[in-house]
Amino acid sequence: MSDNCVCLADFEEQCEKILDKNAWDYYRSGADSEITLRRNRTSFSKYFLRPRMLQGVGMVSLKTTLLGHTVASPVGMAPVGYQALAHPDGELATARVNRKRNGCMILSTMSNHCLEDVMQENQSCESLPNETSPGEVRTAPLLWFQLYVCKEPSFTEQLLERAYYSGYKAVVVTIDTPMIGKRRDDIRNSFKLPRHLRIANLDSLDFSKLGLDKNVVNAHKVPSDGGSSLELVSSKILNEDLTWDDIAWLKAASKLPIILKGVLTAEDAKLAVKSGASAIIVSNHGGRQLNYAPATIEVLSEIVSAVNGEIEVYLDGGIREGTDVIKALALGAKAVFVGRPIVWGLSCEGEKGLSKVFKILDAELKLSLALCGVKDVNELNMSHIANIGCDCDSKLSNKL
Ligand code: HOC
Repeated sequence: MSDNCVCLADFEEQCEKILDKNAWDYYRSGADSEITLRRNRTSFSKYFLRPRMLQGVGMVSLKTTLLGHTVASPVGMAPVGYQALAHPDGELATARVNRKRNGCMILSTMSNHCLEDVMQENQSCESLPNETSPGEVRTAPLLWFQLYVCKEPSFTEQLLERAYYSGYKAVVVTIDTPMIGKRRDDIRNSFKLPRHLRIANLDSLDFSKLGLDKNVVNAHKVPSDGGSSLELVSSKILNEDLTWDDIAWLKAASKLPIILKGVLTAEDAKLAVKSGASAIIVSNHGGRQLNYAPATIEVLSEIVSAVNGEIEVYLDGGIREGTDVIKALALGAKAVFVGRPIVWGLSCEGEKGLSKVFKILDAELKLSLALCGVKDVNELNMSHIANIGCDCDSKLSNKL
């Protein structure tokens, strides 16, 4: 199924043929008229690379560190909910691929397999040759937990505790979703989970605390007036009144570092630093929340400047080929995360397809780095990028 795929776009094409409409539209769609969804992708073409020649690029290293942990690649796995819609193994297969490539995976609150089982897969599949020469730093798989802050604080506390005791290394708090964005296709399709799938992390929560029946967070049910089940579930779970003050509460409640996902402005980046976050993810939720939010690559520089090196900055949104990764890293991201390609890969024979997706991305990144004359991914900087027709060019000339 994935044998003829040579790039991520090939996987996307396969995936559309394999999945039913309910699942395909759920993963594919963005908010409203999908301007941001498209722009996440098209804006990468504004940036060109400035390759340097004769740099001796026989050995190229992708290794990097994320909050002090060494991983084999700066390309991580974004939190994608409901992965069992793409393949029954869902997040378990994703964790196995993460384990084998010594990468970083972020597990969604909305996973179909519970966070404890996913951690086990991340740790327990066969041990792999991670050979190092003397003095070389060993890489290890990293698993972070993505958190939706719940209306009921004790639910949030339980999820934080479970993540900590299971061995997750950070909590990624999504801050762009006080309520779910309007995804037209999901409404048209009355999107819901099939009967055999569940939102596994929420199973053990006691909804009677909210005066609710457990069935209110039933992802198999759609609103009585039609529409998507996600609207129903999110309206019962999500804390719509979350503010920056709550981040301080979260920081105190969590034994793990906090990463804020969904920052799109310099102002919020500065507040994130002030709030004690260890890192931020420049993200517009894959264009699924606010339509006309900016493309992430376009606001990255402003955000990197605002945090002034105080915390790590990552990016997601529209990363589909190796050169996209180079552009984001050259503009100051420490790492990037990819979302939809995870489900494209999973839909093609589960772990096998997904593993190929990340092999392709890593290989493209390595090749393009070599052709740029860069031996170590951590050496990327503004001198490697030119933004056609934007003031990025003037910043560059100041540096040279
Ligand atoms: C509690 C409901 O990330 C998506 C998901 C949204 C999950 C809503 C949370 O579909 O983009």
